[in-house]
Amino acid sequence: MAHKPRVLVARAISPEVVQKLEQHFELESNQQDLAFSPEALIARLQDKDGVLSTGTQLIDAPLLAACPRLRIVANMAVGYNNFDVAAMTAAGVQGTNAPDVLTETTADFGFALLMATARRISESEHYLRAGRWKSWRYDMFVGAEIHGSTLGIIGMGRIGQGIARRGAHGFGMKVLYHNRSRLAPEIEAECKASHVDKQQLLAQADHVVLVLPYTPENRHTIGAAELAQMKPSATLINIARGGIVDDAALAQALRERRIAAAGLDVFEDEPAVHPALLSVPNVVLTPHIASATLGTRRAMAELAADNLIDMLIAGRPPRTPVNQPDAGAAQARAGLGAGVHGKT
Ligand code: 8YV
Repeated sequence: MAHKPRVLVARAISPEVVQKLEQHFELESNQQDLAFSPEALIARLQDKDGVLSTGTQLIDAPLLAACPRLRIVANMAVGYNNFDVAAMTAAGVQGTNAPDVLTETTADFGFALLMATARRISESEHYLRAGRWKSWRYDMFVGAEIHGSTLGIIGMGRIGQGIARRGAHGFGMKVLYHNRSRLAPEIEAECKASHVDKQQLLAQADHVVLVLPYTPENRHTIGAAELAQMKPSATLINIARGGIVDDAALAQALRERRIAAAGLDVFEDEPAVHPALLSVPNVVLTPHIASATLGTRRAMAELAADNLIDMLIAGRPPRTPVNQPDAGAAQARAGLGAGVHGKT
């Protein structure tokens, strides 16, 4: 009988999805959640046909060259800046991501972080826990209005649109957005959102939310110059990727109260957080949890598993590809796997 294709699950995932994968694959799963070094990951992928990855494994040219049978990397994340897409395409390796299943959960979190930041929830809780609350004052922890204010969204993909709908329909906010391309009129109407250039958005928004993918061109989309264009009363929220904001410049702007507050779920060098951010009070910091509900994390892993099954078992294109691998190189990899699995 032919052997099953071999798959590595690089980090711990929902146990139900491990069970599903075990039905199809010879599975090595990392339910202990060990953090593999690049070398350890390569060693484990040497004999694998596929890998279920998270955003924390770098898939680059040296790894692809060292793992000649690897045919598919299925990220359980919508973002895939851990992939060198060009290297994967040239090496004949399919990449997939996990869009849609996390959209609403992530938009919920974006809004939660915006509200916690604008209304100073973390800062005031720390004050209370420290036993500093002695009496009521009319201006104690006064924050910024949310209802009726102006929301500026940079990056108006699925999650950005989810945040826009929440703001416009739930809180009567005026919604401005900036995106590489303008949205279809019916989507703009549904989100009640107006397309503006980045400068206008930064100057007019009371709350700026970043939801754009990380690319080298998007690095430091918000730096000292952009922070200077924002209102001194404004809040900045980043649920996109570290590196889109210049964390050092932001810490300085917060310290000097050049903007009122920030809420960050992602960081330039995560899990390390810029020390200057840790010492300013007007920032809410969360450890990259925007998609973290059990149901959504399971759905993300399930979609990654389905992509692996599509390609390695059903022999059809995966449902959420991010590249179109070079056919010749892909065939050479498939041939290696077939030889070993006896599926010729
Ligand atoms: C993930 C994310 O939790 O989907 C993304 O792009 O940033 C998060 O939802 C993280 O990348 C781990 O896979």
